[in-house]
Amino acid sequence: MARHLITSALPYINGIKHLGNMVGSMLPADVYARYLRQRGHDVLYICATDEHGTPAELAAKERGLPVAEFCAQAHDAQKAVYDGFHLAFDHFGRSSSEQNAELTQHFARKLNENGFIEERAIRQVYSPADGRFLPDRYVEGTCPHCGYDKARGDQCENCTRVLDPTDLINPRSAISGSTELEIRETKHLFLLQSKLQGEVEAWIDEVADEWPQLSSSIARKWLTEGLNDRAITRDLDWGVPVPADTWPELAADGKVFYVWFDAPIEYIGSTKEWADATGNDWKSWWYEPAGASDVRYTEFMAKDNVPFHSVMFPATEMGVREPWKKVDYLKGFNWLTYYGGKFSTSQKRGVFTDQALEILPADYWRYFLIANAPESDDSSFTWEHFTATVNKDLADTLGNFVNRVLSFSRKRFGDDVPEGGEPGEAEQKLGVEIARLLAEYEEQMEALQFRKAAAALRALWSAGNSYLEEKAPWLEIKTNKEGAALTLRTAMNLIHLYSVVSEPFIPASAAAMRAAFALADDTRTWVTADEAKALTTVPAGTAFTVPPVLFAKITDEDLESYKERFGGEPAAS
Ligand code: B3M
Ligand code: ZN
Repeated sequence: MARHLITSALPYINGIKHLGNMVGSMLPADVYARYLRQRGHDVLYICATDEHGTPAELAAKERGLPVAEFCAQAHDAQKAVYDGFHLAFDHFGRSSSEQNAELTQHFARKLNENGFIEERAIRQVYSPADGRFLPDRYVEGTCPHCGYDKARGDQCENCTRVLDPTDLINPRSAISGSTELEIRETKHLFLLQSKLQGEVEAWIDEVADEWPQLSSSIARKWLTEGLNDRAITRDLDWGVPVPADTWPELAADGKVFYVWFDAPIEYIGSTKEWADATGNDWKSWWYEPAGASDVRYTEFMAKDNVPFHSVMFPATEMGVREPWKKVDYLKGFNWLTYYGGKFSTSQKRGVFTDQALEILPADYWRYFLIANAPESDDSSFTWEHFTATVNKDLADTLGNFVNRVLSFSRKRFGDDVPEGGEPGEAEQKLGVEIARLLAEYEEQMEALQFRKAAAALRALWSAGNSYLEEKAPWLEIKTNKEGAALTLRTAMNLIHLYSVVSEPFIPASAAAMRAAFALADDTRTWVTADEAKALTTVPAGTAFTVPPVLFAKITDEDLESYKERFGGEPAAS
């Protein structure tokens, strides 16, 4: 049994996320965590809301709420949605927690002690009307490159050029609209990442070769461009305060740490929140001498978060000169697009996680999103593809198999699993195929190849249908009742096997399948190769029930209504 620490990128607090956000982080992490738990490993799956920084303050302002109150409400709203998707975190914390503040301040003090932090004076935009310095994103104006009049001081979202606030034409405060802006000198803490470049490169050379190409290439690209020293404090009201014991002047000035400095530390912070709430030990997961040296740490995120996780955060962990656990495997994902275009909150394009659960059960989404995960390339969500996949793989292949086997057996042999004769050649052949496909499924899951794992799971479901078509118990029963009983008992054992191995993907449906059998002892969490081959886990005489249809098909009318509601036009060329 191994110890596995799993984290997924922390969703920003502002607003309910769309499906694309979940498919590149929390959902695959959950599938992997469930699989490892079922294989008997000791797993800790940690996530949290990322609550500091510009997004939180702007969103709270829009709602006229104090930011702390907004974050508390928004955290609970997101958590309710993830519960609806059966995301089985061990803890879903909050980066605004006390635990994270303490750890972030500890990391900053140690970086300082080790000579990796320096105070520097920089010139920043100050707005007398707002009574504050404006972080780059808080300054708006006209882009000097493309003329876009809502360009932000850090980047023009129209032509994507990286900007400096002083580049903007007619700059104004994004908070009050005031154009009375001044450039003032202000002091910030800089993390001297450049001094850690060599250590980070040596570490990447050690660990990144086993990562997916997407992750290792991004890490190496950032290192090639050079690790720059970067400001890790901001003039914001909401964030982890700079500790007065180390930086009294900056603390008095109300400086807080930059959101990306404290957010990755929240992985540890959330683990401490979990330990404080449950009485478990947190350090054995994160502090090498306390036991973390035998932990395998896997991170899940979308590609834009790879730089921070593969270079900046490890640099911070190295700079504190304390043995904190660094990531062993970084699973980065490309984008899920919506008809080839970006999901967009503002343009209301795409399906958001709360809406998805309103219209269909979580398992439909879990299966489709993971079976089409944007692993080696972007993948596109279209209602047509979603409908076809759900109707074929879930409704026809799996759901229909379960329903017709159990219904036909109940009708012809009653409410107990029928006996039937000794397994023949067809059963032997089936058992070998099921064991082979199970091994393939396990191999792909161990390799974190989610699309391939989904394909192997689908093949397991299809093998049951092929067996049923070949044996055709509805015909067999006319001439060989014993044979039909054997076929049905074998098929029922397949249903039970499906209920165990499908759980990481479709937990609710797997539970419904499993509950159909009144097995005395059903505590197994996985299926051995021998059990897969024998298909005798569910003995004759076991009472069973026929669950309601597992997956209602999506009709053409449904499809049209979804496209109508969510927009279904291909992206503008
Ligand atoms: N909150 C997610 C994003 O960039 C960001 C991840 C933080 S993980 C420490 O959308
Ligand atoms: Zn521009």
